[in-house]
This record gives sequence, structure tokens and C-alpha cells, in this order.
Amino acid sequence: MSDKIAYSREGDIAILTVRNPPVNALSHAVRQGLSDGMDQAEADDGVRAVLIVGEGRAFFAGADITEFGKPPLEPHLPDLINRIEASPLLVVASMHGVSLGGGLEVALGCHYRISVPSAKVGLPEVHLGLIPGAGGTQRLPRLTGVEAALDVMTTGRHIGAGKAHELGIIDVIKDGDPKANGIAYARQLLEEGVSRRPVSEMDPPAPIDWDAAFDTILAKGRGQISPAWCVRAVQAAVEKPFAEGLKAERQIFYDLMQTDQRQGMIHSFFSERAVGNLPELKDVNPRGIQHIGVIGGGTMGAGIATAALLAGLEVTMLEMSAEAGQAARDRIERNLSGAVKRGRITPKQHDQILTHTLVVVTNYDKLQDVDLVIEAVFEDMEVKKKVFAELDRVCKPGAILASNTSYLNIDEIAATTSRPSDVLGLHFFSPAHVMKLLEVVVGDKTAPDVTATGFALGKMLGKISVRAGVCDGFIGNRILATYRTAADQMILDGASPYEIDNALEDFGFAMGPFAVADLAGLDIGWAVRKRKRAEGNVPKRDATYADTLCEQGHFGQKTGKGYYDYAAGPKARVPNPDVLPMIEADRARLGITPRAFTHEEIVRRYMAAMVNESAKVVGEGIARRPLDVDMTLLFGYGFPRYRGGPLKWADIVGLEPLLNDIKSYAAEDPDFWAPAPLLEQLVAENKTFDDLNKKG
Ligand code: T1G
Repeated sequence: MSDKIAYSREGDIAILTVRNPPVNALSHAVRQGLSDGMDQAEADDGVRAVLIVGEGRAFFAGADITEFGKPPLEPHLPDLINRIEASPLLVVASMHGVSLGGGLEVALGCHYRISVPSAKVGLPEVHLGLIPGAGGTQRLPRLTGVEAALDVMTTGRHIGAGKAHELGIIDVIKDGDPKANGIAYARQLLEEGVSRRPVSEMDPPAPIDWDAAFDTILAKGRGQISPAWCVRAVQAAVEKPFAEGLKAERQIFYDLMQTDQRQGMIHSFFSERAVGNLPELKDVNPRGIQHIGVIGGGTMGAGIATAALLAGLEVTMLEMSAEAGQAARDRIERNLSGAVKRGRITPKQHDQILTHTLVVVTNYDKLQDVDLVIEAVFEDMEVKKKVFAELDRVCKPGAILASNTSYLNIDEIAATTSRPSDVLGLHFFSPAHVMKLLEVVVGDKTAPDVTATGFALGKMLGKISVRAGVCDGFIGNRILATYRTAADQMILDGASPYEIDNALEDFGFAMGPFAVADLAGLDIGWAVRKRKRAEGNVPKRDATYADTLCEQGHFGQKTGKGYYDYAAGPKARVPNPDVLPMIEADRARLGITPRAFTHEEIVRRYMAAMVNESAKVVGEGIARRPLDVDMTLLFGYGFPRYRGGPLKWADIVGLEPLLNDIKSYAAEDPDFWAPAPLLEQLVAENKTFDDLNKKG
């Protein structure tokens, strides 16, 4: 038997203990070991029951995702689970940690299930572009009914043991050691003389309106298809005999395994874990962080302080006056009340944080004990330099000085201090206590342990941290500026902001670029355009309609009008009738005869610009790998997860056609559409961006 499964006996109970760290993934060796273990138990004289239990952190985390895309090896998981269920012995699962995907499916193939109170179960296959593929769509509805089963599968969320017990997934909840629990439970069942209880022999649940459910869930998926296909698999569970239903599930699973969406989502799964693993930080110890300072209590500063407070850190917030300090405290209080509403913290913790863990001061000298300080003041280099001079004066040796700037030069800021190696950028995204992306911007002189501390802080705050080099806009905002310019150029040539938003929302973005701009505030883009014009950086055809909109005081949702008119509420998406005449005036001024754009062309141009700039960002070393750009766009800019990010998407659609598009657009504007050298190199070498990811 494989070394992944240990066989032992407790009287008439055989125990199969799974040992496949870190999370007991159901690899080929584990599947083979379970199969051999069942054979051994059935051949072992005197054995009347089998206990399956995991060692380490989990029962099972599910099928081994690293095996996806490779030829599947027998025993296939569905067959193994059927084999377990068909055993003449009583089979008991004792669960702890997580039982996810195939892990829960193994438990469902057992006859009885016990778990510790802290255990969680789930069928998260939709997060991988799949559906449960080892009987979960057939067995779970027989225990919980159709609605509850579809909710578990289509959301992919983890369910606590209590809820799972309520739903009938878990039979008994008992604190203590999972193996001891399992043995005692199996013994009790044997003494009670209960019979085997194969879930597959239970009656199927009542049907629902399958087409309506499919359509509703498909619409919610914003282009992602696997959640809706759970409906069809459950429909087969209700309408067909178990064996036929299993075949239907397997076919849907296999078809989804071939999709680009499965490729994109598996790429996202592994990349969000890989992005924080930097070889250059291996064996580099971060500095200790317990008490941080935040300079500036505006939206960003209050959000950063909230994220740190929710992570259990002490926070000293500095504002310029008592009134500003109180306003900052009020913002933080509102954020924390939201966390209470979401069940993230209790009302008692809310009060505790505000009375003890958060201190608001107006004097820099109060920052002398902080381990790390983040400035989040006005985006002006002179203002920031003054702040850093003060921080350099008061903060203890070894304290890390970070800027939340979204584009200013970290090296220039660092040079104003006596400790440039202790300076880095920590670029949060608004709202900072909600958005998961954190760009860790590493300056020329930033010490490795300071970078490592930036990543350690990100992990403490539950962020996806991406290492960024120093340039205007770092990774995300630099790429955003390019694809937004491509959108503006399409508007000058004839497209409308509303067509572009619709095209990109059909592509899978939660919101198109103009709806996003209205949400973030049009004054932000206006300030960037003014800065770039002052630096002489003006697009060949300068769209001024957006400035006109801002000059009239229309900054988007916060002023009630922007590209859209929000009188009927943000969801109404009513175009602002003043916008198209401004665009027509721009076209007339530039002598442009507008032409029509299809959704397909809008997406191709928009994505070509995004991929081209992303390739430049990787080629220049601003982002370490293509997956770093993918994770930045996924976690900071709403890029659809099932496409894996712009560079994964590019690999899937093919780099050569993309490069050909870019070269054809370059005829209109050779500077803006200059092909990225890295993209040309990969096409010439017939390589993909993913090949660069593998180099690490
Ligand atoms: N297969 C292979 N490796 C896995 C894995 C898996 N299922 N789950 C985690 N890992 C690796 C992960 O890459 C990381 O590796 C390490 O374990 C720790 O993970 C037929 C087909 C279990 C909640 O989708 O949700 O079953 O980076 O850093 O934060 O129907 O991992 O250390 O080298 O995430 O404590 C369904 C996916 C599969 C669960 C633990 N199961 N995993 O979180 O640690 S499809 C899932 C998770 C399936 C069947 C179908 C989480 C976790 P490394 P981690 P964590």
C-alpha cells in the first residue's frame, strides 16, 4: 500500500489514516492507497468497520489540482468512492480541518460522517471552472435537497460543521481527536447494529424548474459557465438512476475540464499563491510588526488603519488637527461597524479597538515606537517629502517608512531620508480594508528584509501582495492608463463610453472602465491627465471631453453625475445626456469622422493595449513574472478570474494574432501602439507568457 495511507486496527475496526501533507490532496498515490486499504480491510478477518481519517491539517482538500491537465490515472476518484460505498463493511469518515471537493465526495461515499466542531466542508470546484466530478452532484442533493445542494455547489463556499449537520451532511459533531472520535463512533454504530447507509441508494429529491435555475445562475456568473452546469448535473441526479446520473456528471465535468475557463481559474488558483513566493526573499526574515503608524486619516489612511486594526495590530493615526483626527476616527468607526455587520468582528471587539488599539494623535513625536509607518497624505511629492523628513526624525532605528503613493517615485522619497534602505511603497487600493491587492513597491535601496516585511504585513492584512518596481503607476495604474487611453481613442473614433462599458462587461469585467471611473471619482483621472500634460506627456489626439466633464463639477457617483446620471441610483446606469455632445465637439475639433465599432473590435483593441503594456511592464522588470501582472489585474482592477488575467488570456487566444493586431493598430499611432519587445520575442521564439512564469 502507498506510504500515503497507514493501515491499523482497533479491535474489529480497520483504520485508514491519510498522510499527504500539506492538505491531504487526493493524489494518485492517496487514491491507490485508499483502494488497497479497503481491499486489506475486507480481507482482514474480524474487521466489521472501516474508519477513514486524515492526519495533519485536513481530512482532504480535494482532488490533486496539480494532476489536472495530465492523463488521469486509475483508480479514478468517482470509481474509488463507489468502491468505498459498495463495501460490505460499515465505512465511517471522521472529518476535521477542511473536506473540500473530492474530499467531501469521499465523505459522502462513506456510510456515516462525524466531525469536530471546527471542521469545514465545501464543493469549491466552480472556483476552478469545474463542477464536482466524483459523485458530489449526485449524492449531496440526496442528503440536503436540491436548493441547499445547488447553493453549496454554485457558490463554492466553505460550510461550517454546524450548518453541515443541519443540512444532513454530517451526522455527529464531537470535539476531540478525529481518530478517537471516529473509532468511538464506529464502535457505537456497530454496537447499535446499524446497517450500511449508501447515499446513492437514498431516494432522489424533488425537482425544481431546472431551466429557470440554469438561466438565473448563468446570468449571475457574468460569463462564467460552470456554476450553471451544476444545475444540469443535479437535474440528472433527480431524473436518472444513480449510475446514469453519475455518467452525466462525469461528462459535464470532462467537458468543463477542456474549457479555457478551467485553464484560467487553475492559473488564478496557483498564481495567487505563487505571487507572494519571491526566490530573492527565501531565508530573508521580515522585521517584527505589532504597532504601525498611519499618516493621514482620509479615505485611504482610514482604510489602511482599519485593515491593520482588523488584523489585530496597534495603530497610531496622525492627523494635522484634533478636528481632522476626530474625522479620521469617525471614518474608521464606520469601517469597523461595517465589519461588525459582516460578522467579521463582534460589537465588543469594535469597542475594544476604538478605545484601546487605535490612538489618534497630532504630534509626530508620538510615533517614536512604531515598527512601521505608512503615509497616506495628498499625492504631492513636496508634501510627502516633508512627511518623510519628520518620520526620519522621530521614528526609532529599524522602523520601516512606507508610502501609499499610487505613482510617485519611491527612490526620490527615500533619498530625502537618512535611511533609504528602510523605505518602500505599500500601495493599497480603495477601499483599503476591502480590496485585496497590495503593491509592494521596492526602491533601488530598499533592503531585502524591508521588502519581506512588506509581504509579511500584506499576509497579516489578508492581502494578495505583488512586488512592483518603481515607475509611473507601478504595475496596475501604469497598465490602466494605457488601456484607458485605448478606450478614449476609440471614443474619438466613434465608439461611445456606454458601448465600451457594455462590451467589457460582456467580456466579464464586473464594471466597464467608465462606470469604474465614475465610482472611483473622475477627479482622480483628471489630476493624472493634468500632471502628465504638465510633464509634456500628451496623447497624439488629446480627448478633452473628460476634462470638460470635470470642469463642470461632474466627478461621477460622488457628485451625482459623470458618464452616467445617478439620480435614479447607481444601478440604473442612465447615460448622462451631456456627455455625447462633448464627445462630438472633440471629434469636430480634431476633424474626425466617427465610425461604428463592434463589441468584438472594442474588446480586441482594449485587450491588445492591456497585453502590450503588461508585456512592457514584465520586460522592464517592473513586474517579476507575467503571473504578477495577472494577479494585479485580478485583485485590483476587476479582471474576470475565469480568464486568469490579461497574460493568461493572451496565451490562450494566442500571442501571434495579438501581435498582428498591435502592428496593424500601430499604423494609426506608432508611438502608442509600439509592440512590446518581450511580446515580439515570445512570438519569435514560439513561447508563451506562462513559460516565463515557470522560470520563477
Ligand atoms: N491540490 C493540490 N495542491 C493543493 C490543493 C489541492 N486540492 N489545495 C491546496 N494545495 C496546496 C497549495 O497549492 C499550497 O501549495 C498548499 O497546498 C497550501 O495551500 C473531483 C475535481 C485547502 C483551504 O479547490 O482552498 O476536488 O503553495 O496555501 O491557505 O470533484 O488550499 O504551499 O506549494 O492555500 O491553508 C477541490 C483548494 C479540488 C481546494 C488550504 N478543492 N485549496 O488553504 O493553504 S477539485 C479545492 C484550498 C476537486 C472533485 C474535484 C486551500 C485550502 P504551496 P494554501 P491554506
